[in-house]
Amino acid sequence: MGKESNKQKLPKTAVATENTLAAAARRNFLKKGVLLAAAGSSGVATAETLKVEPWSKQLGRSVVSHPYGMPSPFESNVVRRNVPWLTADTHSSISFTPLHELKGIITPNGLVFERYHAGVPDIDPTAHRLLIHGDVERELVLDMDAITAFPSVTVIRFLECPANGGMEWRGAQMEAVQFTHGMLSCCEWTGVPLKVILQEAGIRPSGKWILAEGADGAAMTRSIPLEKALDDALLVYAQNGERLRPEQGYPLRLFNPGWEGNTSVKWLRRLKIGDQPWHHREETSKYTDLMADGNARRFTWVMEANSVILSPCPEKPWTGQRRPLYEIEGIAWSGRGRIRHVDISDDGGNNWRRAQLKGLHLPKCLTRFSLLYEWDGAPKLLQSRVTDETGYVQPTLAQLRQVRGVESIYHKNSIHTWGLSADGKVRNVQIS
Ligand SMILES: Nc1nc2c(c(=O)[nH]1)N[C@H]1C(S)=C(S)[C@@H](COP(=O)(O)O)O[C@H]1N2
Ligand SMILES: [Mo]
Repeated sequence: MGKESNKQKLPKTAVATENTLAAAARRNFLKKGVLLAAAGSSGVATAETLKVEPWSKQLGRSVVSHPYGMPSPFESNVVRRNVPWLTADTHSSISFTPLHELKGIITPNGLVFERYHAGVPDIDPTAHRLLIHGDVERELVLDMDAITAFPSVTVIRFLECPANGGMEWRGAQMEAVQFTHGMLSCCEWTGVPLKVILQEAGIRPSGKWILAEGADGAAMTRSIPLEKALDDALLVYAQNGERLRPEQGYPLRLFNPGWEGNTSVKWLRRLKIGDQPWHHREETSKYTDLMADGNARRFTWVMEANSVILSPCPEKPWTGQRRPLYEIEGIAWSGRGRIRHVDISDDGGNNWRRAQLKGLHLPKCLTRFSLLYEWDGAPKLLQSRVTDETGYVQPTLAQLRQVRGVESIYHKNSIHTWGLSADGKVRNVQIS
């Protein structure tokens, strides 16, 4: 309190002085840089180098200067990014999550990757309705009040587009983990189990499939088997504590944990129950995996176990640190359940060391792994390999290509290799 009142007594004229101070501080920063360099490897400031900065001597911003809070302006590089050449326009397009900038397992709402087929609609929730019809006893038309009145559940689950890594089937192409793995997010989702709403409608014995349709311009539809609907599918309306972002399907989205992101239909307006899957316009060209023999895999819903190292990575090299001990850190996930363990190799897959799992360890959820690593400064081929609770082991690129060829776009979950060079920089190298 004493400190607070001191600040409030700061005279207005102090500002000019502060500006002068700021200029001095900038000059000081250069000196400090020299000092730090001279201090050698530790990178720790000494008492003399810690200056009282201008922001410690003046009033800060008032409450509600940002009624909805924003990150520090110094974090302005922590943003979603797109790859302009990847799609013909930015409406039917994709942006990527900056995985390398995140800690823990939750993707902040403003950084969740975006995938749209016709842009983001701005839906008035009071005008939004969900129709449930087809092979049901009672046709239902629910508004958002009716949906949020049901008892809710909350889970933390990842969501991944099956095209994640799809640019890398034929070899390394993207020099950034944001682009090799960033069609991936992990949020706390709140909503109503789909089975609760289906019980309300009463599924007829003939009902085996559900058509889910979005209210966006693409009116995107997917066919979902009833088993998934009765298992863990949710109708979600909240994400990390607040209502869904428009980008993620505001005001209502279907969410199928562990399954291809495209089945989690956003801006959900219709569920039709029928006896067989529908023929989707996209199905012939998309959401099937073209194999080497010309056949295509269909209904490959589950996102199989995958992992990637985030520190180091191309955007987070080990330059300028010169520590004897480094932390290799990354994330693993599996659409089939929990992570059993993650192994790390620094020699391209010949030798493996068990990593530690950090923090929450939930099914169908990002899981952090970490290995304390004494780097001798020589070039390395760093890899992570996940095993999930079903015993499924993340395949090598060679193993995956053997089964799937290189024609597919989807489900590339092979072991990823980062080439660490002696200067600490990291390149994307795809070894098989
Ligand atoms: N209505 C509708 N739902 C949709 C899409 C869409 O274009 N329209 N894209 C799908 C695809 S391909 C993916 S990968 C996920 C992406 O979810 P996100 O944008 O919340 O990350 O939403 C799915 N749901
Ligand atoms: Mo997707």
